[in-house]
Amino acid sequence: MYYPTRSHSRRLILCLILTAIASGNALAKNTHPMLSYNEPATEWQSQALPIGNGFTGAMIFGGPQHEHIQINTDTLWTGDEHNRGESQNLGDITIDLNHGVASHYRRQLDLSTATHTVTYTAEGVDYRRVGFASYPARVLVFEFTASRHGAYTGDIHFADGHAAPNSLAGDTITSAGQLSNGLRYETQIRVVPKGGSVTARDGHYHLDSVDSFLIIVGAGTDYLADHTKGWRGPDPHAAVTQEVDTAARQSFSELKKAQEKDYCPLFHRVSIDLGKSDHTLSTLPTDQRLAKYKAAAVDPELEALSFQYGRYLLLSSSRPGSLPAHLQGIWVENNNPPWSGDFHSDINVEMNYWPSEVTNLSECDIPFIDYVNSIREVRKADTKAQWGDKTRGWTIRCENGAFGGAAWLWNIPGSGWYCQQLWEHYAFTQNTTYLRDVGYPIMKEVCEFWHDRLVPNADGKLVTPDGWSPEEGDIEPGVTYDQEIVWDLFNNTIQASKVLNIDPDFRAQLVDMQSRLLSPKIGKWGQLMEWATDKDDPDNKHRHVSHLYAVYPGNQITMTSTPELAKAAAVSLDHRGDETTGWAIAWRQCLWARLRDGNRAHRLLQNYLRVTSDTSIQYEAGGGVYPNMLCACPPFQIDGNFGSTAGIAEMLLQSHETYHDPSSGDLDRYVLDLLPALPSLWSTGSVHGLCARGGFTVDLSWKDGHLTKATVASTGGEDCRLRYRGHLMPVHMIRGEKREFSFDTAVPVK
Ligand code: FUC
Repeated sequence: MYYPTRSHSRRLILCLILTAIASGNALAKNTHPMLSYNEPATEWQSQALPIGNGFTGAMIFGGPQHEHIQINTDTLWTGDEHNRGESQNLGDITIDLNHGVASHYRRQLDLSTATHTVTYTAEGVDYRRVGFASYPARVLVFEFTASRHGAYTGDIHFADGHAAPNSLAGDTITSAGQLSNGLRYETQIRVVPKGGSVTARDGHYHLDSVDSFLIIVGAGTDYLADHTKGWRGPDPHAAVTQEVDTAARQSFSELKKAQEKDYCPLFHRVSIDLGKSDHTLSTLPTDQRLAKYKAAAVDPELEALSFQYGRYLLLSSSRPGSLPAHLQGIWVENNNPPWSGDFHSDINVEMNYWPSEVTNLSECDIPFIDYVNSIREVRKADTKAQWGDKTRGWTIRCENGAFGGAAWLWNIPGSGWYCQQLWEHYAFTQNTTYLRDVGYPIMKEVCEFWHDRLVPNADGKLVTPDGWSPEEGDIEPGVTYDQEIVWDLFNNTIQASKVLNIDPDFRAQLVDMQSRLLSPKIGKWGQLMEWATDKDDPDNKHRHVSHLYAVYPGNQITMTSTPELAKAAAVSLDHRGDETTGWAIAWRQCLWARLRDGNRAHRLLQNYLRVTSDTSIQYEAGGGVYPNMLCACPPFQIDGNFGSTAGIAEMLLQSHETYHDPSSGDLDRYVLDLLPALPSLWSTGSVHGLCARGGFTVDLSWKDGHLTKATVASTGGEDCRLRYRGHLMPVHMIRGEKREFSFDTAVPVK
């Protein structure tokens, strides 16, 4: 497994460009980003609240007399190297309590500490439940307390998702089973009571007059990310037992302290203030607040909450050692999740990782990087089976599983899209050890696939022979989506080989081939052409906007370097419209941000935050969020949560444009674009801790629509240029340096 290292040393120096002020090390402050409700959940995908530690997740309903905690473990997948398979439900914990009807009910999810709390009163007793997922302890912890001794009488059940039987020994329910692919799994539920008695009855525990109790949940499978070992490691029993035993030796507050020690520093790396909301809104339960937003769409604190929720969800579903976040993160309700809860490669899994680097959660990339690394050999075999034994490199299909098996159509440039995230991880962290050992070797072999595959068209331009624009149109040569991804792959791999100072001959071939690629073209209605021929339908409202890859997440088309193409991209995007599904709204938000139209990007965010309860499958409309703020495609798909979070970051800071100067030799340096797409509704605010390519961390404050202060810290010691409203400023940085710039609101606008 790969773990990055970051330099945290800081050195403050005076900056003489613009106004220079030595800065303190401001701590991120988040004013308790919180989801709260006055009613328990009755529906899994739209109302229950998610917790997770990357390995184990839960959706909590919070019913006072009937609590339902549905649980998942990340590696519980059917499938194998030939079949994609599906992520599976681990099981359902239910807790039935014998007390009267509850009043003063509240449930909340505090993102600042990753804590779920339920409080209510029944028969004069105040009840309180606190639940969280601990990454260091690798367990879920739930504490049930009450204001009166002996208040808890009831029953705790567990139903395994595949009907494995429960065995009760001492204070633990153990449920161990095996899936159709032979994968072994185990769940342990430890009940630690205070006062009263707990007895085993017919496969469950009965609580009698208990004062308070803890439930510790441990789970695991024998999945091993190693194809040479058949993807299987040791039976999970020993590891799960150890995790649960170790956790049970600690008090609730010790467990909580360790969980917060891990989670809080990551979460609080970024704070955001997009403006103040009306007090009557910020004090409403989240479902009512979302309903008001749908009507009026003015609630900047809700938008900031949505941004932080994306970061919370990433921290909950993608942590070093876990599998990557799938279509529903780590949470699936049953054994037939929508689209199998798989790793969809023609937008979805990539979108899951759009916020990781820019919102300062680089560690959350690691599961994706490790996953890509783990499937290489399986994919090579499948790619050879499709295109012949001499084929070099590898690629994927649209629907991909945990063991490298894949289904449905080939997404031929999909492995190239994966490689983009591998490069981005370097571009942001400047970790050359990672690039040399992990990122570059994968990028190189995917380049080899394209090196052997591209063909000249009638004009001598290199084209992909059988391209496809997901998920529409015919298979034909030179489709823009394919061309742009190959360009991006070559571009990043060329840079990577320069950074590492290796493979000059191969690099030269890539440089040559990149220059001969069929490049994006402007069509007859001023649009960016989706296909090699000018046949785009101006009324096409398809959710996928794959031909705009070069604008976002790629950087072949930018407002500065290719303004005409950027204009054409805006024409295409405008025609595609703003009414679409969840993730497609989020992509449009990112695209408008790159096209520097802050108000349009914000309008997409407003569309994204329209609350819905529709859980049926929708393709071209109906996107939004559920009352629990999970993205409604519909149905629930987590990609939109992540894409929209990335979109907000992109509205405030961009760093995809590059430049060369003598000091940078042949290597790309980055332009840090400050407030490139600030919407008028966010006239005053601040953000702390966003990341930029080149190894920078950036804080920004703005007032009345003008940037007032920017703080830039460099981990890599690279130079950069700051751009604000067309005004470019070269900045020479050394490793560990941090500078603060004050901006006169009279900075000339270009
Ligand atoms: C892609 C999208 C669908 C859906 C599915 C999971 O196929 O086109 O809208 O998000 O992935």
